[in-house]
Amino acid sequence: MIPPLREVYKEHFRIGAAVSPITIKTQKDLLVSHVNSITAENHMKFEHLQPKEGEFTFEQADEIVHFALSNNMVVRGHTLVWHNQTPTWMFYDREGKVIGRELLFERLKAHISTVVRRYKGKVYCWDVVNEAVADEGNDLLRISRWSEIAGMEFIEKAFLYAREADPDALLFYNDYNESFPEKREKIYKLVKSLLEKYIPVDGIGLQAHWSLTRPTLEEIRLAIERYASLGVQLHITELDISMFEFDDHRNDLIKPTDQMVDKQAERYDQIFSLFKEYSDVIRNVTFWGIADDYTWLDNFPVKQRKNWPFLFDENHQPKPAFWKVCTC
Ligand code: HAH
Repeated sequence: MIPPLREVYKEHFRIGAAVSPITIKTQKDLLVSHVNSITAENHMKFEHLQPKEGEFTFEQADEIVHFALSNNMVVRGHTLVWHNQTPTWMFYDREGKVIGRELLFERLKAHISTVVRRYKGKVYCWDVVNEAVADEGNDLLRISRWSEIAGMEFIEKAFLYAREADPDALLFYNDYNESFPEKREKIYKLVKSLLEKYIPVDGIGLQAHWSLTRPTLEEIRLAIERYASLGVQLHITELDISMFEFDDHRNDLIKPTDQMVDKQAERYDQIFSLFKEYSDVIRNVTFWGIADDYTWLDNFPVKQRKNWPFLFDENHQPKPAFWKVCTC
């Protein structure tokens, strides 16, 4: 008997998975058994929902929302503002010139109001802004079209527009490399400054694209404590444990070594124990997929290299990591 993860962790946090219109079919049984929270991996991103100005395409996002709600799952909305997967029309006028902040805010408000209102009462929280913080250097913000045109203000406006469109949805700032000290402090500083200006931020999303060794458990703990000290809730939003270190580009494996599989099990064990310790602040733990037959890591950071980041294998069978995590 395979215990449903969502039951095992019921007292602690929701268990989620990122899906597509394809995987809600191909991975349906696993999803229905084990998760009670759903994120669209791609189909709620700007380029999918409003590929041309004023032309909204909701069919596939609707399909995902319908799947979730008819299986007693909640939906995490991902994502309203991001530097990637945003159509170029957003930033240009009819003459092909980069627009100014007023028009940017107008378009931003139109997008957020339309999307957030459509899913009011159906999407319980939104990643309002994704990955706005710079990875390196002294600058707080990543250089992007958004920050070039509007500095910090695009972030503030996004949260204000989202709150206005659905006062009941939880609003999150979401980022990666969130547990490394340097970036952790920048994310902390950003969210702190937003809160000081009464910008409605309810939570921080820790993407948690991690490897077998990094970040260390201690770094993860410190990140959780630091973010929680702001009084916001935390979601683990995109969890996967890559079999490869970020800089390791080897692509000679057709299956993971036994050593990798064991190490991954131990790592998942430690991570979930830690999450449980902090389950008063961590309210949702979402995987960026559910089983090893489909993961974005098959193409990132190395193209066409198989990876095996989840608790279930390519045949949807529980891996050693699953058995560690489910003995709660
Ligand atoms: C995430 N970025 C995004 O939030 C998600 O929307 C996407 O599907 C996959 C991963 C992680 C990331 C990145 O975009 C660039 C460099 C490192 C990590």
